[in-house]
Amino acid sequence: MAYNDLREWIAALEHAGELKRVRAEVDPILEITEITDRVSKAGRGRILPNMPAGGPALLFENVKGYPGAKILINQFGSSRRMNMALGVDSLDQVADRIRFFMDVKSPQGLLDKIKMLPMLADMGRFFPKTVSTGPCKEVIKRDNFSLLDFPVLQCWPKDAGRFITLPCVITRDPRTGKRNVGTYRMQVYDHRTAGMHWQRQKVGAEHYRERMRAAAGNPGGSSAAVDIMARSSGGARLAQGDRPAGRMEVAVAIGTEPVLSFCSIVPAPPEVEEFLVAGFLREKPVELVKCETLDLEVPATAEIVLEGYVNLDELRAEGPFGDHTGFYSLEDLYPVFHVTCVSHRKQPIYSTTIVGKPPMEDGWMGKAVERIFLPLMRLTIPEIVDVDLPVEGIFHNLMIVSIKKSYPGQARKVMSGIWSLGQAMFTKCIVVVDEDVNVHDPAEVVLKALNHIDPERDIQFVLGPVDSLDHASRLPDFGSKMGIDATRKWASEGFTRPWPDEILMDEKTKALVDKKWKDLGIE
Ligand SMILES: Cc1cc2nc3c(=O)[nH]c(=O)nc-3n(C[C@H](O)[C@H](O)[C@H](O)COP(=O)(O)O)c2cc1C
Ligand SMILES: [Mn+2]
Repeated sequence: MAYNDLREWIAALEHAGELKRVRAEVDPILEITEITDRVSKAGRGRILPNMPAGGPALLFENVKGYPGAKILINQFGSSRRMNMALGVDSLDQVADRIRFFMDVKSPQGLLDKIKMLPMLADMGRFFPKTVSTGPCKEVIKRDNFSLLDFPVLQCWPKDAGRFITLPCVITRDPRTGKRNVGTYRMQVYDHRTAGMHWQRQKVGAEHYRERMRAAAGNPGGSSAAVDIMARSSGGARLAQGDRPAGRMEVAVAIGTEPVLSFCSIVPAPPEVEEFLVAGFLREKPVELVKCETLDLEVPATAEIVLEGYVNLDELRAEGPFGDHTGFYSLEDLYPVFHVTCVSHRKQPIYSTTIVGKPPMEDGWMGKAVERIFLPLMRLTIPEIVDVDLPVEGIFHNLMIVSIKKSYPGQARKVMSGIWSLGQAMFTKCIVVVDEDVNVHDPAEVVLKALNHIDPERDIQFVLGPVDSLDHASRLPDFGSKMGIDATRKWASEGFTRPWPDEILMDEKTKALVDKKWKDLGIE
């Protein structure tokens, strides 16, 4: 079942007892963060001990300085809500659907072809559909608008200002015409400008570089000049005159139905439109409407749409911002988004999130990505059995992966595969274990992985791209990564000592004690 808009989703959350309306007055400056942070950490230590993990979604209905405004936060912040958003009882159902579609064999005869027809018809439902108008056009403002008409949060004390934290940023590849949707935070500078924090390995940043290459007369090319010109991280302070003039259109949708908001953070392959991914997950097309002032389309039912552009020859200091690493990401240079038109629903609901020390709302989204991407990872690395991204590892710092090992050195092959797989390239530490290890049980992983390694022999260092948020790497965006081969070592890998058996009680004794347990009077 797909939600048509944010409001249907909110109604479903409320119906399921997963939403709390907060009618007391709250300040969008810091206070909402403190409230939401406590709710996100419910059940940890002494924090809200009677609340289930992640707490409820929160709808703030009395926002200081914004009469009539509503703020939705923590909509994805529990395992149940993440499942509800995707319309499943378990994330494995999504993975199963992906596996089913990937399992297509070439039809052998007419009968096979006929059998495939329903599936092909099914696929037609995944493509986005452009409609003539939609609720996001209820109010259109080409003038007299301000980003501060919306209750944008200042999240943490040392943040550089107020940040839009859950936008769907829509851009178009100038070469292929394909669209991209990505969540990149936006620091509100003033009424009509905001930062555009697409990190340089992200698709929005690549579209921007493509524009720049075209403007510099080097379409499709890659060169050190483009590197310097397009640098949106790394602190190159170039005179504006050294960069080509021109602009790129950008549309931003805030408060979409939940699947598209989720797809906007999903590390989909760059050539796949997130609108299509969302259509697949919803089993219903995403409806789009044309922008008022841009050659771009936006979700028809979005609560708020910002239309505008970024100049190719303009960068501005962005940050600091309290980030999902648990630390402030430092100030750096990023493009500037200029708003030229705002449209919104009547009494728009402002949808947002906070990031900070885990666990937070984004941790649940990361778990969904982990489950959904497992079958896709197996396409190129078929020996992978299971994967875990511990929430404190903030997605890119730690990946634990179990494999079915069949030949010497295979754990290192798996590491290389992961480091070459889209945004998994950022993984700072990969721990590879044998298939008998439950990667979701940190106690078992620590016990077995650390028992099984000879560190000097089993640790692999590589150099490569690292996450822009890594504050420890030698250079911004570039540094080292580590893989730990914690699989059992084989003679063919040069390990000739005997390997000990794991301690396990025999079934007969266990059954005997089960039977006698009550009579023992211990419990
Ligand atoms: C709450 C939240 C905020 C995010 N903020 C940013 C950001 O400011 N910049 C960025 O590059 N990625 C950010 N991300 C991660 C991207 O959304 C993610 O890498 C996504 O896959 C990018 O889409 P793309 O592959 O189409 O570029 C954020 C993710 C979440 C969950
Ligand atoms: Mn993308």
